[in-house]
Amino acid sequence: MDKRDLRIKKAEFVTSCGKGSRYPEHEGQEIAIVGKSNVGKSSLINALCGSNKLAKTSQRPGKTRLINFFRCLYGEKGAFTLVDLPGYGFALASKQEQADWGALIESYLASGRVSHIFMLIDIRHDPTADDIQMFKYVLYYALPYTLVATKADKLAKSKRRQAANRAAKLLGAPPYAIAFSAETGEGRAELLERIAGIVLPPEDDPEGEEGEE
Ligand SMILES: Nc1nc2c(ncn2[C@@H]2O[C@H](COP(=O)(O)OP(=O)(O)O)[C@@H](O)[C@H]2O)c(=O)[nH]1
Ligand SMILES: [Mg+2]
Repeated sequence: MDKRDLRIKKAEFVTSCGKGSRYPEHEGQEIAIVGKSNVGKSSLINALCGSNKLAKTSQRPGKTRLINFFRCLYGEKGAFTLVDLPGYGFALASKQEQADWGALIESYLASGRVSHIFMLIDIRHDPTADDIQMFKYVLYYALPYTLVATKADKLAKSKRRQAANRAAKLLGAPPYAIAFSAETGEGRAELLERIAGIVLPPEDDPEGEEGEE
């Protein structure tokens, strides 16, 4: 785990992309957020960036049909990009909508732009068949990922760790997920450390603790 502090100084919306639109110019490492509709993707982006209106959140599932790009600035002149992907699995989606979603997501994941995936699962529920399919895409494209169990505040504190790990295990991953709450900020520091490990250049190890022989 990277202990360096990555404080996001500023975050701003860049653009939305649908089917056939060109992605924006690549800016820093790109971290994409995936998960079913309503799992808390937009809320997580807002919580990480310390804003409550950067990414639009909604109680009505399935609103975002576009890929939304957010530029995050840190340190002197560092930048990375958070990408809010359209959610899957909402009951209203027609076959055509599902096909469009699949094409959009697959071409994005295959684009070579993505450095890392944050895959979100609801801490209260077992992963759905769609979650398992999504996780298979992530593995297929060989993308590094971090699992995040959202809405941790909705479970008793004593149950959170076990529930987060269980969700990861049921997904078919090693049994660990970061327990996260956009409401309370639980897990935010751990996610920012994870981001530091992804976007900051490797650090010389002054202690030599894990240095070469
Ligand atoms: N209690 C609680 N509610 C959350 C949390 N994250 C998101 N929500 C709620 O869940 C709903 C969907 O959130 P949203 O971020 O729009 O989900 P998205 O569809 O994945 O982008 C909204 O009503 C949010 O307020 C959380 O950590 N705790
Ligand atoms: Mg959203």
